[in-house]
Amino acid sequence: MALERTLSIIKPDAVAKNVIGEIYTRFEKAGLRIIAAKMKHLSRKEAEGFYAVHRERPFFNALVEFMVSGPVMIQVLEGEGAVLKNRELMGATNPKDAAPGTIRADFAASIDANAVHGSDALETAKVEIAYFFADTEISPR
Ligand code: RTP
Ligand code: MG
Repeated sequence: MALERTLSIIKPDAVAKNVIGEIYTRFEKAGLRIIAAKMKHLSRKEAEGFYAVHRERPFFNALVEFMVSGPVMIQVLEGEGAVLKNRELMGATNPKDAAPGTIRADFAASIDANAVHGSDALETAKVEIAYFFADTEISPR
C-alpha cells in the first residue's frame, strides 16, 4: 500500500464534547501521523467552498450551518492507505449505521452532527488539503 495523505476535520459537535484527544489517539493507534493541524472557526464562505460538491443537495444549508456553529480542528493525516484507513476509523455517515467502535458510532449524535469529516478519495484529499494548508504548513517526517 502507498503512503497517502488525507484531510480530517473534527467537527463542531466533537470539539464541543472535548474529545479531540480521544480522536487523535485513534488516528495514532491506527498508524496515521498528524503532519499538520489547525483549529479554526470557519466562515460561511469557507464552509460553503469546502462542501461545494454538495451545493445542490437538500441538506447543504443544514450542513453549512452546522459547520460554522463552532470551532473545528483540521488535520492532515499521513500513513499507508490513509484515505481508506481514516474512512474506516470514522464509520458510516449516519451514526445509526456506523459499526461499533468507530468514531461516529462512539461520538456522533446524528447524520448532521456526525463528529468527523474525512476525504473520500486520494484526488479529493489533495484538493481538500490544499484548501486549508499551504505546503509550508505541512511537516512530514
Ligand atoms: P463528510 O464529507 O463530512 O466526511 O461525510 P461523508 O463523506 O460521510 O458524507 P457526504 O455524503 O460527503 O455528506 C457530507 C455531510 O453532509 C451531511 N449529510 N446529510 N441528511 C442527509 O441525507 C445527509 N447526507 C449527508 C452529513 O453530515 C455528511 O457528513
Ligand atoms: Mg464526504
